[in-house]
Amino acid sequence: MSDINEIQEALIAGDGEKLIELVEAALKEGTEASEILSEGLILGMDIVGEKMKNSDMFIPEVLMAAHAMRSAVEILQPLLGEDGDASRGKVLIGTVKGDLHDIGKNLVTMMLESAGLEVTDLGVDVAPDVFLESIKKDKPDVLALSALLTTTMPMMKETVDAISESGIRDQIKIIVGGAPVTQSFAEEIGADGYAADAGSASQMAKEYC
Ligand code: B1M
Repeated sequence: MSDINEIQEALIAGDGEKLIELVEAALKEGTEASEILSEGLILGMDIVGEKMKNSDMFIPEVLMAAHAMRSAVEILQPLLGEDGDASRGKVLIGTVKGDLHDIGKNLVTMMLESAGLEVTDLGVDVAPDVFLESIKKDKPDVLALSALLTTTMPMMKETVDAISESGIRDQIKIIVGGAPVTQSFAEEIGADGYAADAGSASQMAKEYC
C-alpha cells in the first residue's frame, strides 16, 4: 500500500507528478479519499507551514507544494462528495481582502458543491464592497469568508460591518473560517457561525440554506 508518508513527502517536495502517481496508487489500493486528503495532504501542508515558519522553506517552494496539492485535490474531488440533496441553497464564498490563500477556501467550495449547494466563488483578495455588490445581485443565503493571516482577520469584521451598514445584514447568514479564526472571534465580529474545516462549513451552510 502506498504510504501516506510518501504522499506527504511528495507534497512537501512540490513534486506534483509523483504526488498524483502516489494518490492514484493509494486510491487503487483502497485508501479512502478522505484519508488521503486529511492524513496525507492537509497534514503535509501543516508541515510545509512549520517549515515556512522556521525558514526551512521559502515562498517559491511553498507555491510548488500548493500547486501539487491543487492537482491532487482535483483527483480526490469527485470521490469526496456527500450525497447532494439538491436543495440548491446559494452560497457566496471568498478569501478576504489582502489575503491570497485559497487552498482551504477551495476545499470548502468543493464540499459545498458536493452537498448540492450553488456556489459563487469570488476568489482571493476580495474587498468588502465586492462581497456586498455580489450579495445584492445574487441574493445568496450564506456568505462564507476565509482568512489565513492574523493580519487579514480584521477584514472579516470590515466585511460584516459593510453588510450591516448597507441594511441587508438580516437577509444573509455569515460564516467564517481559516486557520487563525476562532469561535470567539466569529462571535466578536458578529458572524453567525464559525467552521473549523471544510466538512463543518458545508454542514453549517446546509443548515442555513
Ligand atoms: Co502563507 N502563511 N503566507 N502562503 N501559508 C500561512 C497561513 C502561515 C501560518 C505560515 C507560517 O508562517 N507558519 C503564515 C501566517 C501567519 C499568521 O498570520 N499568523 C503565512 C504567511 C506569513 C504568509 C506570507 C505573509 C508570507 C510572506 O510573504 N512573507 C504570505 C502572505 C500572502 C498574502 O496572502 N497576502 C503567504 C503566502 C503564501 C503562498 C502564496 C506562498 C501560499 C498560498 C498558496 C495558495 O493558497 N494558493 C501559502 C501557503 C500554502 C501557506 C500554508 C503553508 C498552507 C496554507 C494551506 O493551504 N493549508 C500556511 C501554513 C498552514 O496553514 N499550516 C501559510 C491547507 C488548507 C487545506 O488549510 O487553509 O487552513 P486551511 O483551510 C482549512 C481550514 O482552515 C478551513 O477549512 C480548510 C479545510 O479543512 N477553512 C475554512 C479555510 N477557509 C475557510 C472558510 C470557511 C470555513 C472553513 O468559511 C466559512
